[in-house]
Amino acid sequence: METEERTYHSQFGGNWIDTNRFAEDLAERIDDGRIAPELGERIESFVEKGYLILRGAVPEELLAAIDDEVESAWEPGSGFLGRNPKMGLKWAHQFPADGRRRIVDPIVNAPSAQLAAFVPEIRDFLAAIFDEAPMAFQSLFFERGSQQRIHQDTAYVVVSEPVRIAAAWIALEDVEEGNGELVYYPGSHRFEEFVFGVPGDQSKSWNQGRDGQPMHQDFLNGLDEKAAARGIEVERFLPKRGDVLLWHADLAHGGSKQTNEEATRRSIVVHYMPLSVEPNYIKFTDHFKPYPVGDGGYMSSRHYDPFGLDQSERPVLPVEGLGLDPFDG
Ligand SMILES: O=C(O)CCC(=O)C(=O)O
Repeated sequence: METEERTYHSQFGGNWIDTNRFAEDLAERIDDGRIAPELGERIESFVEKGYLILRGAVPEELLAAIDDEVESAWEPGSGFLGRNPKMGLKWAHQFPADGRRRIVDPIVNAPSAQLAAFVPEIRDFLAAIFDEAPMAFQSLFFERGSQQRIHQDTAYVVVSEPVRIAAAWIALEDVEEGNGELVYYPGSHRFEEFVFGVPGDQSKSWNQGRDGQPMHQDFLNGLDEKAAARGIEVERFLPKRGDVLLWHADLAHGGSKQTNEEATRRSIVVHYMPLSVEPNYIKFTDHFKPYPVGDGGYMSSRHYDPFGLDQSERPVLPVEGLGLDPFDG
């Protein structure tokens, strides 16, 4: 019997869930016991919609510990790095507490956030769709919503196999409409693909120097247009504390406008890839090495070397070259 060749939805490849043979490959994995039926249903839903919601996936003990860890991040000497749109990357304590500061790679210095990124429901799901151990390679803590326009991460988050990434949005508090909630177009991970670049030099990611703003705008406008053409409306993620939304590399998502000025929207976003994939930052850092987390997970960071100090000694300080003195500022 002839077997149909596997083709990926994207010309840049993907995970096994991203081919035309997904349904039969899933059935085979359930039949031979590699994937439990309940997990199979979750994967099926993720492949159909581009996201999966895990209610109450992070237990309250971890959430309470994360609250304390994040609070400590704003103290001089904490070792946490921060970022805001105006000041770029600096020590977390150097940013004004105006709600726009973010913590960069919080999972390195926040042990409970590290564990939250790999609670069994998240770890098992990612291991199943990657067919490999998952590695968290980039994370951010948000105090308030990003209000970022709807986009696909593959345009900005660059790894050696562009579609083999996934992300988790971990709610640290209940979110109501108007609080800058996460929004997304369900099914948009299967929109016709936007390819950046020029013939002979094309990529899934946007290269500002090569492509400029006009192509970037075409990409963003195209997502809204494709959704409108298909009659797809945005959905809003209005989680309770501890809920998690996992999204596909190509799910079009963003942060909605914050209409309630007072509201915080504390969350952690973690980007993952399979252990065999390499982040782009490997090209301009020399400390890249997967650090084992919990049971079957890994992490790495552009800014920190988690092996630099034993994880029991905190803070783990950023790698040299950033020129930051932890007590400065
Ligand atoms: O949480 C948000 O407001 C959006 C996050 C996001 O788009 C991202 O991290 O890629």
